[in-house]
This record gives sequence, structure tokens and C-alpha cells, in this order.
Amino acid sequence: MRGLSWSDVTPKPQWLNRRQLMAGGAALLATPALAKIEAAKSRFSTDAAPNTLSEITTYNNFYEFGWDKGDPARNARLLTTDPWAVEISGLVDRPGSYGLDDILKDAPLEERIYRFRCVEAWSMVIPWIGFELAHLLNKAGVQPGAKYVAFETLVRPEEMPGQTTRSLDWPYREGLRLDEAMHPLTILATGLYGEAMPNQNGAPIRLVVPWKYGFKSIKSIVSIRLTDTQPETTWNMQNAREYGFYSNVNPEVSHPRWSQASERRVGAGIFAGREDTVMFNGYGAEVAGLYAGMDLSKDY
Ligand SMILES: Nc1nc2c(c(=O)[nH]1)N[C@H]1C(S)=C(S)[C@@H](COP(=O)(O)O)O[C@H]1N2
Ligand SMILES: [Mo]
Repeated sequence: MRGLSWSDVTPKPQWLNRRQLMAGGAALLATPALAKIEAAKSRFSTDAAPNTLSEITTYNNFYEFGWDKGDPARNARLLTTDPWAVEISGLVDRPGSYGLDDILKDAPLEERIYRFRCVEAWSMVIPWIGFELAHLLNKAGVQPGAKYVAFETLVRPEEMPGQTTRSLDWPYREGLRLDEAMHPLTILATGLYGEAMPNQNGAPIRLVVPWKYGFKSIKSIVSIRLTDTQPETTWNMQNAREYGFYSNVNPEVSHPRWSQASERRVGAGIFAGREDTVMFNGYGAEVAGLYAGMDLSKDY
């Protein structure tokens, strides 16, 4: 830790981190924290009904904790998320290892109720608490040569049983083009349902990019690197034909093994029909311009 500080003024905390919640004596092991995080409402929120906390915290993909949807809820409770630091490196003016408190100190937290669409063709609506990634990148000072942002998840096999196998090439890696990363819809989320982020959802800080398939929204981030070349990303390395770098939600580009034209809303019940999948997961008005001139059937 280099002891860097972005701000000397600490207004009344608009956020709570794990340490403060622990000090409050909340039993965090099995249940999310009890304290509510204050966060402003956002014009970017959908008015679709959110999934329940139980659905959001028991049906997860977090392969560091196992391959089944129920594994993260069972296994991620052992993850230590305090202390936590994020290394910001590459083409930035102020590289360094920043503690979570420092990152959150003046972060303008908002509630963002987003549609969330997994590449496996299920979906949810999740009320995240977070702040725009652009806020952090601007504080770090993005240099003119930067074109991409590369993210990495923690590697800690002692606490992440899935990492004792070679099921994926750890660390889990993701990346965005710089304009995608700077888009106001792109957030770093530190909570959901007004509470600190449950471990299985990517505590203490994870990316959320609502117009892309869920695997782009990398969890439990320890590294953010600004680069001039397109970074390697976990699923693209695993199978480039099935998982492109962009992975924008697109009902017209099928996964080689299934259609992406429709989706199953988790929790909707067995009598609810499948819903049509919407281009850019419904965020086209905001983000379609980022891809002007690109052939999204080739650059998928
Ligand atoms: N580090 C890491 N991040 C990850 C994953 C993962 O396995 N490891 N799974 C991704 C996938 S496939 C999805 S659908 C979402 C699931 O997020 P949720 O469990 O909060 O709904 O997290 C994404 N981020
Ligand atoms: Mo996913």
C-alpha cells in the first residue's frame, strides 16, 4: 500500500464497508449485512420488478467457488474481504495499490436497478449499489494512450476452492474498451438491495456492465490496468468462438450451442413464458452509438 489518498475531505460516509459493518456486530457469515447504505436513485434504473434477495444470492455463477449455481452461496462465506486493495496500473497518472476505503471515500454511490442477462439465457433484475467506473478512472488519471481496461479477480485458492482445479485459467480476467469503461452505465458495485455486497455476488467490489452478457461483469476485483492493446479475457481464452471480447447482449447472434433470442427470468415460475431478449439487453438507446460502423455479427 502506498498510502495514497485522493481526498482529504471525508463527508458523512455515504457508504459502509465490511469493517464498519463488522464493528456493528452484524452476523455477516450467512446473511448480508443489516445496515442500509444510503444511495441516490438513478435515472438509469429500470422500473422492472427486481428479483428477490434470495434469488439474487442463491443462483450465482462464481466459478472460484464451484461450478453449480448453489456453490457460491455455500462456499463464498469463507472469503476474507477486509482488508482489500485494488492495484491500479498501466497507462494512468497515479498508479498504486489503493485500499477499498480510499476508493470509496468520495465515490458518488447510487442505486442502479439493472437488467442482468447471463450468456446461458437466464436473466434477473438486480438493485445494485455502486458508482460509475469513470469516477475511479478519472481519479487515477487515464493517459492519452490508453485504449482498454483490463480487470482481474482475486487469486486465493485457500479461500476459493474452485481455484484448486484448472477448470479456468486463474485469475478470472475481463476487459472493456475504454469508451465502454467510461460509459455512465458501467459501474463498480459494492452492494445490492441497499446492503454490502454478499460474497457470492462479488464482494467487496465488482464490475456491472448491463448491456453485456453477465460474464463480463467480473467479481471481487483486485486489479484494474489501463492498456493500449485488447486484453485477454477468461471466456474468450477458453473458447473464442463461443465467447467474443465484446459479448454485447444480442438476440440475433446465437451461441453456437443455443439461441440467444429469448431468456428465462429467474424466479418467474414454471407458467411464465420465456421473454424475448432485447438488443443490448434494452440499453440500446444509451450504448448503440459505441458500436457504430461495427459488424456485431463478426465483432461479437
Ligand atoms: N470472478 C468471477 N466473476 C464472474 C464470474 C466468475 O465465475 N468469476 N461469473 C460471471 C458470470 S457467468 C455471471 S452470469 C455473473 C453472475 O453474477 P451474480 O452471481 O451476481 O448474478 O458474474 C460474472 N462474474
Ligand atoms: Mo453468466
